[in-house]
Amino acid sequence: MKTFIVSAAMAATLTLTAVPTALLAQDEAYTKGSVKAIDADAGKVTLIHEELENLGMPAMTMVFRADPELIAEMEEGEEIEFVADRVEGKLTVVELKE
Ligand SMILES: [Cu+2]
Repeated sequence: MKTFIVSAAMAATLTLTAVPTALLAQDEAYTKGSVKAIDADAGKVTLIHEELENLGMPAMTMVFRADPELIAEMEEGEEIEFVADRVEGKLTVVELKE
């Protein structure tokens, strides 16, 4: 039983030390892009983006969906760092770096 308790404590320590690594990995998932056009009414933004590794997509210019709160933080011509993913099958900006 004592062995079990020690193992559990070690497992908890390992879990805690794994957190910063997970945050780092998420930080590296940001992709650089430039805001080419914004259509707030349609909930869409045109981004000139670098390679999106999580989507297996090379650099290109394309339209993404984005929530109004994220669109409000963007300006045409602005350089951004963002995370995109498929939401209900549609390519969407899900995170924007401040
Ligand atoms: Cu693309």
